[in-house]
Amino acid sequence: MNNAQNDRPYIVYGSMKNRGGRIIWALEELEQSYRVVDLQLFKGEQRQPDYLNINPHGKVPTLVIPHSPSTPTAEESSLTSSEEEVITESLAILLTLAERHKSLLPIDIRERAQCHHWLAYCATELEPPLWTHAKHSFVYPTKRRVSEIFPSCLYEYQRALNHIEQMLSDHRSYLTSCFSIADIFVGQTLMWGRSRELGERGVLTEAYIKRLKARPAWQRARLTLTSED
Ligand SMILES: N[C@@H](CCC(=O)N[C@@H](CS)C(=O)NCC(=O)O)C(=O)O
Repeated sequence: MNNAQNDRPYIVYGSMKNRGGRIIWALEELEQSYRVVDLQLFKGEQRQPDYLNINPHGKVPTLVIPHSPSTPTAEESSLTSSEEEVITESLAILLTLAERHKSLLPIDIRERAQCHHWLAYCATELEPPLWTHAKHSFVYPTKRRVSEIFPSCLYEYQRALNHIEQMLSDHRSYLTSCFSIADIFVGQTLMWGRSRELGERGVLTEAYIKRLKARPAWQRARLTLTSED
């Protein structure tokens, strides 16, 4: 593996157990070198001062793009400046990586619009009920948890799952004409819901998840989990 624009590896704070998986998977698809820093979220390592200096929101994932020793050309973005770059928010990181490596985004303008659609759909429709359910199940301290919210979460999540199943009926292998960051974002979120045994996925969605998990890059990303995970 290499880092086409930089001699040093990317640094990913996060892991395949959380939204860091989106970034690790993308880096594997891009065949980039990277180092994983797996913060122990349940021990509150994301709220330690050293990490808050990197990501003041105290969340994972965070991507650090190391200092590039080469002099940037005029047309290169500020991402290749001599300063180390820190990007947070998994969607922003995926977009940054795709743009930086000119990959994992459809070239055709209509297909790219579809890719944007799925990124937006995942961030605003698919993930929120899943995340709200998780927060009120085990993320928040007990006194902040409101179990009455669960039926609404499950209703919204199922609605989103049904929509995805319907949209997959066009016999495409992926959400757009080629594999893209939309498949990583939506796919990782579907795998997350599946691992928590929430919602009922249709046969097309199950086949889609199976297809994603068969990708060599996803298989390699999974290997970053240690035996303790
Ligand atoms: N919108 C953010 C969400 C980040 C997020 O909530 N990450 C979780 C792990 S998947 C986290 O850091 N939880 C620890 C905490 O909230 O203290 C993203 O997509 O990057």
